[in-house]
Amino acid sequence: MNTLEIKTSPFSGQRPGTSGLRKKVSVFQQANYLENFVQSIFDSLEGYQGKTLVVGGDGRYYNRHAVQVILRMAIASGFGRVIVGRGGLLSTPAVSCIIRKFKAFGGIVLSASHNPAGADGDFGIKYNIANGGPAPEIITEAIYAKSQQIKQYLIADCRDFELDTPGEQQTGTMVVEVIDPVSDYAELMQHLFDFDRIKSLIDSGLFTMRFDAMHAITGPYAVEILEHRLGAGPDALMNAIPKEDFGGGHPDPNLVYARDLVDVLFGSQAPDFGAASDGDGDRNMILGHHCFITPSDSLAVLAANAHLTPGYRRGLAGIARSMPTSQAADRVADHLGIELYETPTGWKFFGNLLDAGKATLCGEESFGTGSDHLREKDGLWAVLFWLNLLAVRKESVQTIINAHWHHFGRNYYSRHDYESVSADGAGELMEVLRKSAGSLKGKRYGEYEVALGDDFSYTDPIDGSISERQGIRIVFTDGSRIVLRLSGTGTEGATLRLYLERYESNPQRQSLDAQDGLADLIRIAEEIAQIRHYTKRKAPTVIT
Ligand code: VG1
Ligand code: CO
Repeated sequence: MNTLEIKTSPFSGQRPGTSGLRKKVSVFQQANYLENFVQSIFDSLEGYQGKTLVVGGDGRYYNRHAVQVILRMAIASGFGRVIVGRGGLLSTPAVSCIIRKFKAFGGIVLSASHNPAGADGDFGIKYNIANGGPAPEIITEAIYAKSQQIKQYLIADCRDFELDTPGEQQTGTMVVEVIDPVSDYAELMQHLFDFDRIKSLIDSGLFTMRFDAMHAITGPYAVEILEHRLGAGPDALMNAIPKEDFGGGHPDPNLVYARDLVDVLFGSQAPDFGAASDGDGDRNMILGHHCFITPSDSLAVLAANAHLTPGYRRGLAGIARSMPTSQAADRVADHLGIELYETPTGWKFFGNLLDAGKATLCGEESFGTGSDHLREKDGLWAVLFWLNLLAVRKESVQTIINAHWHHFGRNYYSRHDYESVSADGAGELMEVLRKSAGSLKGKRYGEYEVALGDDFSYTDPIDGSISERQGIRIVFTDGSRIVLRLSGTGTEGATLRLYLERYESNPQRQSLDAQDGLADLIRIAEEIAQIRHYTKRKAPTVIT
């Protein structure tokens, strides 16, 4: 079989963001664009000859084409085996699971997560390393550097592979192995959680639930796990058939984009439990009967109750959360006498802590929760964790969260997103804040006094690497916080994220709506950051 050497030249802007390279499909469709990036990934790696690569994606438009290209390029570059999910499908957590289980050299995930899909939507590609997690910055920067010098790429001159039937296909010296995308992941979940107990809860008829796969990758996983293994009826699942354009939706499991599910959970005859996952299956939203659990609270509740599940019965080594995530988990860590780690936004920063056995649970405010069972955040895992708690505690979601707040206090929390604003305006806002943050200390705003203002910088406790400019934090003397940063996953203009947090220890004052509980901080954030002025927006596009 021939290997073709194709001459090419660099594209600017192939720098991976918070989670891989995300661009409009039309950008990826330019001749050589995808190939350049894949070759840049391979060029930045060493020692993969004869080794195994895992490939799969969330099934969005362009997934199938990209898988075929990557397979032919992997052959040409000398990988020994490529494991690919049937139909080119694998959720992000499943890629992580399979890399680890089969001790692969690494993996390529094709996804732009919850960003809209279809010919006019977004596409994305991300490299994961041998621990199953997203490549750390040192590798993503090396990939970017290669992409800026690339002169040629290698691709095998062969036909498309058959991806719809599990089995092995030999081409030259490489084997392409098509696997069932669900079974290895489902087996891992069964090992971590008490499926018998969850099944009894569901079979009892006293408990009802609804899971929304949002026409994205978790559909087949939810059918196998929730329906086939745990006995939920088909009416417990919504939008379980994946579509190339995600049904025209925006599979971001939050109060705005998962509106249909939220309406069910807050409607008459609402079920006891509701959950949704995102485009590539790594995010989760947890709802109860007329109640919403913020991701930050969810992390704290899971940590406080982890001992009730088989997988975490022995306790937690530590908890890690991204900097903007609320400090609810910090109180649990304190109570348990374990370490709490605060990292920059993006799952890649958890990898070293998990590998070193320092953290067991990790979470981000952006509907991401996970653990050391793999190296990505994991949507269905969080759903199963909650189901396991509900099956053991036999209490409602609302009762569990109220008891949690009563014991630990409540961290009122919200994120305001200003999506697709002018990149110049948002950049200027951040620049101005970065310069002034340090001088805010001691300033008073109503009842609040600034204790610290800075641009968050992180030194990895394992490898000592430093990541700077990870978000402006304004911390008040009572621990309340305002955080601002720019998104690293968007594909249009800039997205400004404003994170707000206030602690309330008094159980009598814990039942406000989050926006009311944070009203003062919302005003102070506007006063300090002049968001309306710089974004030219009167209000956020999304509030979660
Ligand atoms: C967002 C979230 C971040 C998450 C990242 C990838 O990044 O804020 O917490 O890790 O998306 O998640 P940013 O830079 O846009 O704020 V996913 O499910 O989109 O892969
Ligand atoms: Co995602």
